[in-house]
Amino acid sequence: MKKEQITQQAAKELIKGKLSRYFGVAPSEARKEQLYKAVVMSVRDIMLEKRHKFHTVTKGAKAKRVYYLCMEFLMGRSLKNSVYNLGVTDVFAEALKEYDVTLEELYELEPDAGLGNGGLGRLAACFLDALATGDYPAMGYSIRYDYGLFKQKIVDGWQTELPDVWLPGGEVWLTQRSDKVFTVKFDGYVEEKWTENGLESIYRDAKEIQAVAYDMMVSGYDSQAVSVLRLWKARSVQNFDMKLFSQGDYASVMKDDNEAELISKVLYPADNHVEGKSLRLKQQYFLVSASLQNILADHKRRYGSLKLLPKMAAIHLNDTHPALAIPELMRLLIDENAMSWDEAWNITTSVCAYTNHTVLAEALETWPEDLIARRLPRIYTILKEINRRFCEDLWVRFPGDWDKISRMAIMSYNTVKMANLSVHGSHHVNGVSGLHSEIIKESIFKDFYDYTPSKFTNVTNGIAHRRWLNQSNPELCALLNECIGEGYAKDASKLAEFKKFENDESVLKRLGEIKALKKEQFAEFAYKKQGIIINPNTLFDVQAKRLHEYKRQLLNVLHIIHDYLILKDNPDTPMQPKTYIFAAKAAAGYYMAKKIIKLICYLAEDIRKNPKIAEKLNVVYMEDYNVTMSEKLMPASEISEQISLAGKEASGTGNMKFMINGALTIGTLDGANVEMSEHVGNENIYIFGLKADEVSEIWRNGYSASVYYNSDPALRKIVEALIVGFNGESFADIANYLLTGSPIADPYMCMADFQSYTATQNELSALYAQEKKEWNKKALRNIAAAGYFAADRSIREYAENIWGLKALHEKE
Ligand code: 26Q
Repeated sequence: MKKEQITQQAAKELIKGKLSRYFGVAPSEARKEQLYKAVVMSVRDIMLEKRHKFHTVTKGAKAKRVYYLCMEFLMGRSLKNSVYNLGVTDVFAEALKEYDVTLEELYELEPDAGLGNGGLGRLAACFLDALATGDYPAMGYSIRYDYGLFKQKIVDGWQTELPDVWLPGGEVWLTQRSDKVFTVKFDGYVEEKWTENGLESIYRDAKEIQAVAYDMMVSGYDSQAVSVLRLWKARSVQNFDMKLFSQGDYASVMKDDNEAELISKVLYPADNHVEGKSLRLKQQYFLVSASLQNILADHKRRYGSLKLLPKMAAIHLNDTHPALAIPELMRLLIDENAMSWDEAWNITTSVCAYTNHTVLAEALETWPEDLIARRLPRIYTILKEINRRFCEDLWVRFPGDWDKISRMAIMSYNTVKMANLSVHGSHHVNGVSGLHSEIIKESIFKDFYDYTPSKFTNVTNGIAHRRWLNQSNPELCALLNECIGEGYAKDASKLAEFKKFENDESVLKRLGEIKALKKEQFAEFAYKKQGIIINPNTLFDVQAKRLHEYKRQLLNVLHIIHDYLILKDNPDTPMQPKTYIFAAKAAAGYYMAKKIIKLICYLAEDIRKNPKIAEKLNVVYMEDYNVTMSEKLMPASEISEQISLAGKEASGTGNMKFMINGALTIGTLDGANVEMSEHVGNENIYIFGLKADEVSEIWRNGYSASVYYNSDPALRKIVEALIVGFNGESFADIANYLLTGSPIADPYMCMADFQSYTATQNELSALYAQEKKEWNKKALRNIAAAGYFAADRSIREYAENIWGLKALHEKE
C-alpha cells in the first residue's frame, strides 16, 4: 500500500516545531489541546504536500475536474481518517510516545464538523473520500457555517436544541484563503438597455457581500489524490457606507455588517423538509455564486477561454439546493463573458448534472417568484427566459397540452420549481438506489422522462467503508485480514472472499466474540456519556437515523409496546432479552417527531420501573446522535432497523454501515434495502411489509388504518396502552394520529405493516435465542456482501457514466 514517506523522527520534528511556533511551548510543557492542534497541523502539512503533487499532475495532464456543490458536508472528525488514509497512523502513534498522551486520546478531543443534517450531507462527505481514493481531481463546495447541526439535549423526554459551537477545535482543519475572495450580489434592480450587441442587462444598486474561502483537505487511501472541500464564509464588504458613517449613523452601518455575516451563521436543521425562508435562499445563492465565480476564474486562468469548460469541468448539483447554479452560470457566461444565450445554454447543460434524493412532497423545493425577483433580480430575469424558451419547445412537442406544459414548466402559478429547473438544466439526472431511480421516472419526473428518457440514470449510494469498517471496527478487521488479507480496504469487492469462511466454526465463533466485545465497549460508552446501564448480553436492536414519520420509528415503538404488554401480563413469558437503542435528532420545529421522542423516553422510563420486565426489555434513547457516535454504534449493532414505508426512503446509507459490521437487517423493500437483499440473498435479510407498488395501490383505493385496528386485537391493546400512557403521561394524541388523524389517519401505514413486522421480529428473536451459529453465519454473509455498497464504487459510476471523468494514476 502507498503510504506517505515520513519517518518517526520527521513526525516528531514536525510536532515539536508546531508546538514551539504556534504555542511557544517545549514538548514537556504542552497541554493535550495544544498537542492535538500540533498533530493536526503536522498532518495538514503532509496532506498539503501530497495535494500539491497531485495538483501538478492534474495541471500537467490538463485533466477534467469535478466540482461537487452541496449545502451540507457532514464530515464528522478528521484526524483518525486522515492519518489512516495517509498510512501514517503508526508513525504518529510512535512519535507521541515521548508525550503523556496517546493518539487515540487526541482523536477524542476533536469536535465533529457537523455541517449537515443526515444522509445527504454524510453522502457528500463519503464521496470526497472516495474521489480522493480513486485519484479523481475533485473539489467540494459548501458553506462555512459558524454553527453546524444543533446539539440535542433531552429534557424530561423533550428534545431541546443547543448551538453547535464547533470552530474552536474544528478550525485547525481550515486554511483561510485570502487570495480566494468573491463578491456576491443581492437585491437592487436590473436595467435593460438596447446596445449594438442587442439587449443588455445592467444590475444596479445591489448589496454586495464577500465570500471568503476556507479549505479543508481529505486525503485518499493508498492513492495520490487529495480532495479539497472549499467552504465559503460571508463577510460584509469592507468599504463601509461612508455616507452613513459621516451622518453619524454608526449603528446602522454595523447592522448591515451583521446582516451580511448572517448568511454563513447556521445550517438549517431540516432534513427531507423544505424551509422556505429568505435567508435559506440567500445561503443557496451565496454558495452557488461564489463557487461558480471561482470555477470560472480558475478555468480562464488555465485555459484562456470558457469554450472548453464542458471538457474540463463537471459541476454536480447535490439535490436541488444548489440549482441556482444553472441561472448563475448563464449570468456569468452572458453578462460577464459576452456569450450568446444559445452558446451559454449549451455550455451550462453540458456541464451540470443533478442527483435527486427524495420524492417526499414536503421536501420538493419551490420558491415564490416574487422572493426571487426581489432578492436576485438578475437571476429572476434569466429564469424567466429559460422558462419562456422551454415552454416554447414544449408547445411544439405537445401542442395544446396545457396541463403537461404547466407541470413541466420551471415557473407556474407564481412559484419557481427547483426540481424542474434542475432536470431541464442538466445533462444527467440520477436517483440514489435502483428502486428510487425507477420511482422518480414514474412519478415526479414522469413527464421529463417521456421527454428525454436518456437523461435518466441510477447510481446507488455507497459509504466510505474505511471509516465505518477499518477505522471503527479494528477488531473485525483483524479477523478479516487473517482470512482474506487487507486488500478490501482499497477494493471493497474483495470482501466477497470472506464468504468462503461461512462454514468455518472458529471464524464464526470469533465473529460472535468480536460483536460481544463491541457491545461491551458501547455499553461502557453509553454509561459514561449518559449514565445508562445496558446489559451487553442482550440482543442489540438499533434504529439510528433522523427522526421522521416516514422512517417509522413509531412502528418500532408499537412493537416494543406489544412485547411490554405481553410481559406485563406475565413477566415469565419466555422472551429473548433485548435492548432497543434509538438515536435520532428531530428537526427543531417538527412537533410530531418530538412527540415520538418523548414517547420513546417515557416508555423506556416506564419499563425501568418494572425490574423483572426490564431484564428482558430495555429501551435506550441515545442523546445527540452524530457521526462520531455512529462510528461506535454500528459495530455494536446486531439488528439494523430499516423500516420506512416502501417507496419513501430514497436509498438510506445507514443500512449499509450496519450491514458491513455484520448486523442483520429487518427492513422493508425500500431504497437500497432492495439491492442489499439481492446481494446478500433473501435468507440473510429480514424483509417484511408492503412493497412500494402495493403501497401505491392501497393509496389509490383509499387507506383505512381502522381496518387493521379492528381486525387485530394486539393493535387494539397497544392503542389503548398509548391512551392510558407511560410514566404518568397519556399519548392519546399519538393514538389519534394512528386512528383519526387528519387529513389522513396513519399516513405512513404503521398499522398496515404491524403484523408482518411483529412476525419478522419474532423470527429474528427465535434465531438469536436458539441458533447462534446460524446467526453468525448470516452476519458473515452480510459482511461478505457489503462490498458493493462502497462509495468507491458509486464514485466510479458517477465518473464513468455521468461526469466523463478519468482517474489520474501517475506512475511513480
Ligand atoms: C431544503 C430547503 C430548505 C431547507 C432545507 C432543505 C433540505 C435539507 C436537507 C431538504 C432535504 C435535506 C436532506 C435530505 C436527505 O438527507 N435525503 C437523504 O439522502 C440520502 C443520500 O442520498 C438518502 O440515502 C436518504 O434516503 C434520503 O432521505
